[in-house]
Amino acid sequence: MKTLSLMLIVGLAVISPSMAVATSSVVIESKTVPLSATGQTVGVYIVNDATLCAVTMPLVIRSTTSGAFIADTLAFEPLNRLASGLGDMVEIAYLPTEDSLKWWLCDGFGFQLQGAPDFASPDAILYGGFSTSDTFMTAGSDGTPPGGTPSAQFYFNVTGTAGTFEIDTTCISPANHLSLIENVTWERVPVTFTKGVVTIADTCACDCHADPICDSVHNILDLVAIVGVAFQGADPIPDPNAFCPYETTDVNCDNETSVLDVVRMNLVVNYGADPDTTFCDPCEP
Ligand SMILES: [Ca+2]
Ligand SMILES: [Ca+2]
Ligand SMILES: [Ca+2]
Repeated sequence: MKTLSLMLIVGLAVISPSMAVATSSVVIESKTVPLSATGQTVGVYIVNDATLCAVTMPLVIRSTTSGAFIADTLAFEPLNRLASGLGDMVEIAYLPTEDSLKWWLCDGFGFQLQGAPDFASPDAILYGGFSTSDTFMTAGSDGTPPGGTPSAQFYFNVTGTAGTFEIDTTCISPANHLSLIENVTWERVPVTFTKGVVTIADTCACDCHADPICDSVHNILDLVAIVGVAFQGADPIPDPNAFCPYETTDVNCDNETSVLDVVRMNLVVNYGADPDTTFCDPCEP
């Protein structure tokens, strides 16, 4: 029922396209993430110069480097202006397979509604949100990534393969295109689209390794912090740089914080040992 209503709205809008110059936009954030990173987000930024009663966003995630892709987790979450303005009726469908038999419903190869991502490129989502009340998405701007307040975000993990994948607009049958629908005329607002590129990078960078109390000095406070993690059940102290593969307290790079790390930090703090040779290099362990 909801899906039928959404299709009807989009279908009516397609019949009467506006010829105005596009000043509205949908921009997918681009970013670089570490190998096998978890809990990553990519924002969807909307600028709309008209008040909207409906938004349809069919978006495809496609590897541009073989093996570089989302892994085992994918969610699409409306936020901020979109969530509050078009929250009456929301459809979010996850689509695993491109369907060449449906091409005649859109402008080329498309997806059809099939249920859940399979984490093999490509995967797609269809978001449709529309107003059934007097609440709309008023004209406004989400700002510019990586700042601003995006109207939606993708949430995902990535594979351990360095390379890129993109988040682009697509066609999802029957005939759902990227559409911003103006609330009085029910016409599609002219809109520009910018795809996002996610780069999975095999790089290493640590800001606070062997320096859990991160002040660029190795002292008794760092030793106490390591003892806390190793023996007293304190929470792990990860490096603030997401590209660092080791926690700050793992000074010998064996993927755990233990008495071995306490011994090494004690040598540096209390016996003048050289940190460069006593601690591992987290990027060349
Ligand atoms: Ca797939
Ligand atoms: Ca310190
Ligand atoms: Ca260790």
